[in-house]
Amino acid sequence: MIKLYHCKDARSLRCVWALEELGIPYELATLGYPPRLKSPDFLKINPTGTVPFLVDGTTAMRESAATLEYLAAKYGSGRLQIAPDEASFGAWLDWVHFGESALTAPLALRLRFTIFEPQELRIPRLGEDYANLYLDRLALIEAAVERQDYLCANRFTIADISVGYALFLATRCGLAERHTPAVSAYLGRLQSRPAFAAARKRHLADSNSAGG
Ligand SMILES: N[C@@H](CCC(=O)N[C@@H](CS)C(=O)NCC(=O)O)C(=O)O
Repeated sequence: MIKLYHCKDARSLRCVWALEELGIPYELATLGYPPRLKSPDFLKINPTGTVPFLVDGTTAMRESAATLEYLAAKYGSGRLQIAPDEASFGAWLDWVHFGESALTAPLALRLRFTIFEPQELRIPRLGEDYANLYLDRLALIEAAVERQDYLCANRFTIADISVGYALFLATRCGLAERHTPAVSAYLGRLQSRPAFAAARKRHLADSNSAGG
């Protein structure tokens, strides 16, 4: 069975969400954050100490966007994907990676410089710089979702999971009110999906949960 190492509301939520959308069985191991400090034994399994970390037989993966592609390609039977012969195939791959590299990365730096570092090492100006970088990039999302419900081919795919996780994370770091109405409405559509709600609660069913 697939085993996924997870921290509550971390990037691994993308993978839990995809697994819930696909309805495939999986075992969840919920770790405290950050795992390298809260679960040092995890470093023996995954030396980077980061989540997600997915193990499926002999396959081990630690990049959330790549893991979304893996799950959709291997278990999706066409669901959550855009096929290579569809017009938006390239745009779809771009969105899957944009969600992590262009949106989540600046948010993670904002969190670092405003919350995770000890008080004396925090740099509010950098937190604001990274917020603005993230917010400027939302113009692309705005243009895509004011015309259709989802990013590609007007159907829900892993591109929406990748980008949707970044939008969700932004709401957790004080940026919700700086989202435009179209972006907020898009995030609302994503968050109303039963699989998203199930994914957010799934760690509660993990008997070893350290994620709160
Ligand atoms: N690019 C990776 C980033 C993975 C990552 O940095 N995960 C964070 C959680 S959101 C983590 O585990 N941080 C713990 C640490 O850096 O020690 C991905 O998309 O999965």
